[in-house]
Amino acid sequence: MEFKYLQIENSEGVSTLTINRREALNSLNSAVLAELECALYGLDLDAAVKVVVITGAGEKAFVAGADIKEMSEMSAFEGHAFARVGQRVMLFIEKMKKPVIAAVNGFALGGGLELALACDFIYASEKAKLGFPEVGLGIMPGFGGTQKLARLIGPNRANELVFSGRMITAEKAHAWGIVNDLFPPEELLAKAVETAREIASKGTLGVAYAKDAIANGLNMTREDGFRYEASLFGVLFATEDQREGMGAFLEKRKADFKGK
Ligand code: CO8
Repeated sequence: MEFKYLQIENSEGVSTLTINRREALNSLNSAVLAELECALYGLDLDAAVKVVVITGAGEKAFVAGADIKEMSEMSAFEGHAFARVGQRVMLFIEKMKKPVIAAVNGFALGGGLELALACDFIYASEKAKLGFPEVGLGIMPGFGGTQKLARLIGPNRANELVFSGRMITAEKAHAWGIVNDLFPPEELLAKAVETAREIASKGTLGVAYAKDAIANGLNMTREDGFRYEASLFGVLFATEDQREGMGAFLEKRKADFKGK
């Protein structure tokens, strides 16, 4: 399928999805969100894709937020619909069977930071800048950012970032635990793809169930989370991947997982 604002490259089980709307710093308008929703559904269904990396085109921006020009003319009804599509995209990333890595190559602001936070983890360029500038526009984060950020770094740091609307450096985002690792700009995508390939070589179902356990377990009591983990762990013993993984170890060969 052809997209106007997305480039998708698949190689060795890794799909690199680049948001390409450089003239507006890759900001998310309704068309980009609709394409993202459609592309991500497709990638989740494609058995050849094991891991997705999301990045932004150009050197300046990952995604500089939702499209302010488009939002400035929205009615309350349109604003609500826009927020719901955005939230659907963010929630879908969490629910995808496959890990999704954000490679933040520049500005990740507002809805752009929310998109990065919706991914399973974030790598960033040393030159990236992150923030929630919404309060400066008379609004607040609306694609799940307040919820994700406070759970990730605690309410106090989230409060400071969201209330001030300030941008922080990649270094500070790393120190605060928003970003897992920092790389020189020219190395970022290769490093994200390298990690994605490493994950893609593992048992597909084990990775999918681990994602499920971590994401859903956070919304459960500790006791229920442990029970949920044990259930998923048990199901893996009914899969070919488990027999292949353990068989390969015992036969001292590389496992060839089929995701079955
Ligand atoms: N929306 C639309 N256009 C944008 C956006 C944006 N978010 N960001 C940049 N652009 C456009 C600029 O208007 C400019 O276009 P033009 O050349 O036609 O004037 C072009 O991109 C280049 O930008 P700048 O000239 O401003 O580049 P600078 O290097 O001077 O500045 C910044 C870079 C600091 C990133 C600056 O562009 C900026 O502040 N952008 C806006 C960042 C922002 O406020 N983002 C948050 C938006 S709100 C949001 O994301 C809410 C999400 C939740 C929605 C909930 C549902 C309703």
